[in-house]
Amino acid sequence: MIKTYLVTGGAGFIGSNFIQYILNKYKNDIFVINLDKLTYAGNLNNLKSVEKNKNYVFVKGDICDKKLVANLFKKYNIDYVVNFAAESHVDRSINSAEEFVTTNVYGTFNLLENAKKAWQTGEDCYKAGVKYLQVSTDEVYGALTEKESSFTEKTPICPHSPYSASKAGADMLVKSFYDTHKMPLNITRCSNNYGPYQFPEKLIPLMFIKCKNKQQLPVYGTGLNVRDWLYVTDHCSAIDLVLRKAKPGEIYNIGGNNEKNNLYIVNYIINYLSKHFDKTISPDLITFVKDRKGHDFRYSINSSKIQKELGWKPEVSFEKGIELTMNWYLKNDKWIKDVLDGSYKNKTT
Ligand code: NAD
Ligand code: TDX
Repeated sequence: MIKTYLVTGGAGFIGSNFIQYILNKYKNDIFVINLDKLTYAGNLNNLKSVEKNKNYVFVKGDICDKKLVANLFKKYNIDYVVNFAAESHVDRSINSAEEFVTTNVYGTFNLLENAKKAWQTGEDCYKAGVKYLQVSTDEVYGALTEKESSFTEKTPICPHSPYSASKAGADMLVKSFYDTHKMPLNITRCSNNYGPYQFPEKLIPLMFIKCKNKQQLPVYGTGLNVRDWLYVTDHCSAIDLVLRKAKPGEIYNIGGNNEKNNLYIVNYIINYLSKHFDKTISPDLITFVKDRKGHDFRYSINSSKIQKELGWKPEVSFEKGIELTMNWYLKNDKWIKDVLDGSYKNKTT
C-alpha cells in the first residue's frame, strides 16, 4: 500500500532533506505532498532533485489556512503528517514574535484539527496506520549549566525565547490531542542540525559564507555557549523511524552526543577553509559581538530512549558531517548566490 505524506515546511532546511531522504528510500511506495508558504526560509532550489518526481507535489500555502488544509485532506488520502513548518530562528523571534505564535502554535493546531477530522472513525478511534508527527526541538527544555545532565524526555518544559516558547506551546497542544482524543501522534525533540540547504542565518552556514568572503565572524558573548550538533540526515532517519515504528503518544529526544561550544565550531570552519580553500583565512576574523538576549547557555540531549526502543543511532560523525557540509557549500556557489541576492524567491513552483 502506497503511503501518502503531508510534509509541511518541506522547502526549508530539514524538510527538504527529509523529502529527498524518504523519496530516495521508499521510491514508488510513497506519495509526498509538500505544503509550504515559502517564507524567506522556504527555497524551492532545495528540491530541484525531486521536482519532476511523479511521487511528489508542491503546494504553496499556509498551515494556518483552514480551508486549504481541509481541502488537502479531502483531495488526498493522507496517511502521515510531518510538521516541519515553523518560524525557526531565535534571533528573529527576539525582534518580532508574532509570526512565531501564529505559525508555530495556531498552524500546528490547524493541522491537528484537520487531521483529527479526516482520520477519526468514532470516539477515540482512527483509520488504521495514520500518524501525525510534530517536529519539535531540544530548546523547549530550556538551558543547562556546564555540569547539569542532558535533557531526557522527562525534563520539564522550560523555554526561554519566544521561538522556544512557541514550539513548547505547540508541543502542549499536540500532547493534548493524544491525552484527550487518543489521536495517533508523536513528538520528536532534536538538537541543532547542520548540513546542506541550511539557510545562512544559522551559525554554521553563516560562518562558512562570511569566512569564505573574509568577512568578520560575529560570535555572540564569550563564544562559550554549547550546542549538541547532529547531521541532518541522522535527524531524517530518526523521524522516519518514529513515524513508522513508535507507539502513539510517545515523545523522543534525538541528538548526536556532539556537544561543542560556538568558538570550537567557528575555529573548525576557519581551519577547514584555510586548508581547503584559501590559506590566508585565519582566526583574526573572529569578532566578539553583543550577546543574544536571554542566550541559552547549553543544550545537551540524552537520546537513549529512541536508541533503546527503536534502534536508532546517528551514522555521521561530527568530522564527517562537517566535511560533507563544507564541501556541499563549496560546490554550491549558485545556491548561495541566489539566497544572498534574493533571486531564490523567484522560483515558486
Ligand atoms: P527552516 O526555517 O529552514 O524552514 C521552515 C520552513 O517552513 C520554510 O520552508 C518556510 O517557508 C516554512 N513555513 C514557515 N511558516 C509556514 C507556514 N505558516 N505555512 C507553511 N509553511 C511555512 O526550518 P528548519 O531548520 O528546517 O526546521 C524545521 C523544523 O524543525 C522546525 O519546526 C524547527 O523548529 C525544527 N527543528 C529545527 C532544528 C534546527 O537545528 N534547524 C533543530 C530541531 C528542530
Ligand atoms: O551570528 C551568530 N553568532 C553566534 O554566536 C549566530 C547566528 C549564532 N551564534 C550562536 C548562538 C547560539 O549559541 O551560535 C549558536 C547557534 O545559533 P543558531 O544557529 O541561531 O541556533 P540556535 O539558536 O541554537 O537554535 C537552533 O537549534 C535549535 C535552530 O535555529 C532552531 O530552529 C532549533 O530548534
